[in-house]
Amino acid sequence: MRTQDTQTTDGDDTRRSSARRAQRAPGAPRHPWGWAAIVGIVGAGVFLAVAELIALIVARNGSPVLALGSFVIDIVPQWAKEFAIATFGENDKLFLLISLGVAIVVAAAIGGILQYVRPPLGIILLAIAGAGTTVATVTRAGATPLAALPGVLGTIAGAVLLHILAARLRRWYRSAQEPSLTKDPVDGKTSDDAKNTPARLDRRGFLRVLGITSAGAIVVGVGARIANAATSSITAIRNAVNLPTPSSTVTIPEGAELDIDGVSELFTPNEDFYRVDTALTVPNVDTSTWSLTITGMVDSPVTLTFDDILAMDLREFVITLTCVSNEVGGGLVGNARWLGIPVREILAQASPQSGADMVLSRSVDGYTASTPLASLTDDGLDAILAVGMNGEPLPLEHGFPVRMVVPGLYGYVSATKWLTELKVTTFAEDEAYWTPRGYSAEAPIKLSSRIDTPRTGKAIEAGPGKVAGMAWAQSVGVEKVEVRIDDGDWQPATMSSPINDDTWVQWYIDWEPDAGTHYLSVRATDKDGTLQEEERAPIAPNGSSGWQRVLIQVR
Ligand SMILES: Nc1nc2c(c(=O)[nH]1)N[C@H]1C(S)=C(S)[C@@H](COP(=O)(O)O)O[C@H]1N2
Ligand SMILES: [Mo]
Repeated sequence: MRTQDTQTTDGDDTRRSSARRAQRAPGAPRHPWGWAAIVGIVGAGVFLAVAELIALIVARNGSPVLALGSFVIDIVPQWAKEFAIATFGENDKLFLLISLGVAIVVAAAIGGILQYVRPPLGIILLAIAGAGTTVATVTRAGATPLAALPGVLGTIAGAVLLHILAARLRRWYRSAQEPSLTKDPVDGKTSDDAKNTPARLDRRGFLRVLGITSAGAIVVGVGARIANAATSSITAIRNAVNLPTPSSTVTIPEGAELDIDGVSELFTPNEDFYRVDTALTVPNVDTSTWSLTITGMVDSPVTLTFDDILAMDLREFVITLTCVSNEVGGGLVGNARWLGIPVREILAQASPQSGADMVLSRSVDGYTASTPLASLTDDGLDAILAVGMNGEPLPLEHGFPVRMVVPGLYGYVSATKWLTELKVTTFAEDEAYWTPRGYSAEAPIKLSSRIDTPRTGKAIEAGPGKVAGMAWAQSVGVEKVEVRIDDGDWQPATMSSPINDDTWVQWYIDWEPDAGTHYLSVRATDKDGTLQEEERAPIAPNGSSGWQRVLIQVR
């Protein structure tokens, strides 16, 4: 008598007797446990790849692999460490990573098999591993709360994949056991074409998902790790930089900071400082191989290493940087204490030749800016090469190890980050990155003012309060700021004590509004007596203009 099992198989296989029932059904996975182990390894791969990717985005030192490695180093018993060092010498770290890798693969394989035979045991195992990794990452020194994200999101991605792949593997196995119960997933019919048995289709589906996810995990994981490793080694180099004490510092006058709620800080913290550049990924510059060359129309070309620059007479400067893309009222402005050296002192070493009128500064990533030579050599203007920003080496995003900062010129024509070359040349001869792209070759910062508080869209209460904000006229200095309420007269605002003419100032007026809607406008005048341009201009080709006017709701 035919058994249920053999009845449901088709074609040649009807010959199979019940005696052979224990054997593999046709089309079933030959080694289901082996496949389950691979499923587990791919799930772990997805976990690590997603975690590395998230680490790259939100928490540079949140790499789960490395966190786990450090964690293991911390918990491995002393005798095991000594054994590793005695046996593998300098390769003890490599030995650790390889052992860790093998352990992960074995645990992942077990997880895959568990998920296949007893779901959701595999996912539970993965969640435990994910939780352990997350703990290892967030408890590392210097970790931010964001450091939890790689482990958490990686665990979720790995669990989803583990679930999908194990389910597909089970389905493939089952459709081979009970072909009549499984319909063709594409057209809903059971195919009578022997080549397209449900088992074959399920096998194909399983292998496709497995192939795509493992390839994706390898590409994403390896890519993210390489990108992260490159950055973290530069982070380590940056952390090891010992900035010299400046030979002179800037005195901050009494009353420089007004301390009004809602107004920008006088010094912009590095992490809040706007960032504008063309770099898709932040250039990683190794200070040991970096150099700055001064070339072009000079009598004696100069090459300086990072140590040469650190050994110079570095001083502190306070300069407010502004982007040409800053719209009226916008936030692409920031103020910092820079540690650096005047560019004129460096240029003097090279002796620029007569006839030159421009310096083309070049970044390691090829970006260039054109700065008038006179702006760099003027004794009354401190255009600098900066190595420090607010008491730290330049952050990687802000040009580590060396950038230029020129008071009074928009960043795109002066503030080259990741600087590597200063070419003394002429505007006739050379062109900077933005020049053929619709921006002026020369671009002084336009005198401007901005209302920080109150803000449009955020209603305030009637009664006594303040209107306050910032104003800047780099290299000239702000003489006065005026505010107009609705169609009233322009009222002079009280200004903070300026640090120097190259920095912005804070300003405020007292305001006791009635309920309703009100318009507030602001304008500044510089120390040359020039009034801020009223007429609106777009950011291209050389910076926005216009008086900011905001609509305020008062309750
Ligand atoms: N290498 C390089 N330097 C650059 C840029 C760039 O794209 N690449 N952008 C410039 C522009 S447009 C501005 S406004 C400032 C911004 O500096 P920040 O990102 O440190 O605020 O950097 C300048 N330096
Ligand atoms: Mo800019």
